Amino acid sequence: MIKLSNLYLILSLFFSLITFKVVAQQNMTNVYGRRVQSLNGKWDAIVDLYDQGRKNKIYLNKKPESKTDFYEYSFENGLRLNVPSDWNSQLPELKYYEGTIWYGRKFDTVKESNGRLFLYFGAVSYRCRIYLNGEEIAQHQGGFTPFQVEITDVVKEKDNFLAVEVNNTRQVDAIPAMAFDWWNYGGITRDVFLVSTPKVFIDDYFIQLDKTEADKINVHVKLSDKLANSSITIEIPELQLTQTLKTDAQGEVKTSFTSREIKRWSPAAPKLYTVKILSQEDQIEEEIGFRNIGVKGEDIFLNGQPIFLKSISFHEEIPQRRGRAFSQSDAVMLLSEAKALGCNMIRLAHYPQNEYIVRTAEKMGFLLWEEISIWQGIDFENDSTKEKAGKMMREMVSRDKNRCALTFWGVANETQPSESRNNFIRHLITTCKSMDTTRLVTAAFDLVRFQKEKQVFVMDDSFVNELDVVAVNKYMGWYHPWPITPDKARWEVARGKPLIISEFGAEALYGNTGDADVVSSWSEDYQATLYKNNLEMFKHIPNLRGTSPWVLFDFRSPFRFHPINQDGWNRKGLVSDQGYRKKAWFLMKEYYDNK
Ligand code: GCB
Repeated sequence: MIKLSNLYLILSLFFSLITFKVVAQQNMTNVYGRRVQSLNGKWDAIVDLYDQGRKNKIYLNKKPESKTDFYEYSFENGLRLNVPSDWNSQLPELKYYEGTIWYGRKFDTVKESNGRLFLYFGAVSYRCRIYLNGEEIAQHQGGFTPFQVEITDVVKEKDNFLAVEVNNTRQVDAIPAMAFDWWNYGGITRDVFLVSTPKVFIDDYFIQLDKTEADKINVHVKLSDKLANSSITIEIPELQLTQTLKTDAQGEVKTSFTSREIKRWSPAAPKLYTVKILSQEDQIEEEIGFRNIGVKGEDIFLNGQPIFLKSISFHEEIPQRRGRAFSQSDAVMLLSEAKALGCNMIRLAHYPQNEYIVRTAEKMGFLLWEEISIWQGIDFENDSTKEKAGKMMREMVSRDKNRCALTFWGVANETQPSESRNNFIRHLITTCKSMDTTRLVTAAFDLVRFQKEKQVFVMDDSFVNELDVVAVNKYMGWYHPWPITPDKARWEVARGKPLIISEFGAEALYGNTGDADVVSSWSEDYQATLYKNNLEMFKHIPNLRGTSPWVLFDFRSPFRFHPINQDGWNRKGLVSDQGYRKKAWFLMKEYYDNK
């Protein structure tokens, strides 16, 4: 007889195995450096407003076989959508769509007898279920991080049918939650690949310069399987560095290289080295850069030199196309405009943006701040939301940990102090630091207020003590009228730590001229005055080590209701939705050029 407690154990193990099967795996490192077959292109699609597709098993993609058979769906001869892309920008009827859309496509592939195949999604917004040949094989939640699922045993050489059920309904427990200041684009918004690997492959590696030492590269490589005594070679040919090691019982090797020849990466000289890793069956290479980043007192140091962060933010959106950015050329468009402004850093707002942006930014010499969407209105009381946030954090860090440009992990934007908020964010910091101790952790706060008695700006959120660098979003002259003239505005905020103004700005409709002193003129002139005033105030923030105006481009936002001035756009861009530079752009450019 099985004891009840044992039965419970067996059952829970059984169910955990079943659920395990459909939860997508975390990605292997550097998917873009592997052997891939692209599944991008036109996919068939079915709009499922009432969520009836799953019940009707449309993922089986059945065709009638006899005269008495019929099915009330067909993927063929209907809607066709581009992948990658959001759906909202592809058809006028889908502009505001929030709900489910099914994507379907066929594919053939080559099955290698000794290989494995993975299906990779760069991002699907927001939640999805993946079905291959009629079987549900994975689920994923979170619109901005990649995931993969192994399909070696379910894939065929010919006529595979892949269906993806995508849903972008906003929910209270989601991240972001119910309302956020950007468009809720839905769809398969990033690349889809089939990734081929050998049986035992190089799954993960983390290669970065030591946090403090300038000549020591730390290396950690992990095989897909716990295979001991297997040899792994790491080479950096340009530095004439090479080592061959044997894996431990976990299938891992840890080592370090020392070289006095290392040219460190910086915005002025974004040097990258080819790093090669070879295992018995697999090999992979990637361009990796080396730099030291740290904080001492109120300064931020890059390669031992204090640095001022000349940053800007943008959304992952091409305004002229009114849709998500997804390609290499999109990345070049966004980043070139930041380069022209004279920036040395990008704050990727407010979620991990696609890898083309991250990798191109690194090559162009931008430091990066990357964050998950812990944006106002998150359900901090909810443990499952916290768990989800932790998972997003892991997916983000795991994807970009080898990018030396990555300087800040952002854990929150404009959150209000409470015990549950603190625990939530602490969980994210711990998660992040358990994976990577080489970067700085920051968060953007908005609780700075003017203290009348002392005539000084102060901050009331003690959580700042738990961060490496403190950031503040402050809209002086827009959301907050000036309590004092900008030249007298003194700040006593987070002293002892570096401070970044992570957002400031004002809305202006490109081409609007108007009274430079009147907020409601929505004019380029008012926006320019506001920039002038804020730049004046910045002179009186003693620990200011960076600024990041909000925002580079006008961007779409459903709650920007003013019919003339906004028309569904947040107009705080320094560049208009049509790509024209506003007057404030030139002031900011001058400020950055002189810094
Ligand atoms: C903020 C948010 C940003 C908004 C911006 C605004 O503080 O962080 O996401 O878009 O203000 O324009 O109100």
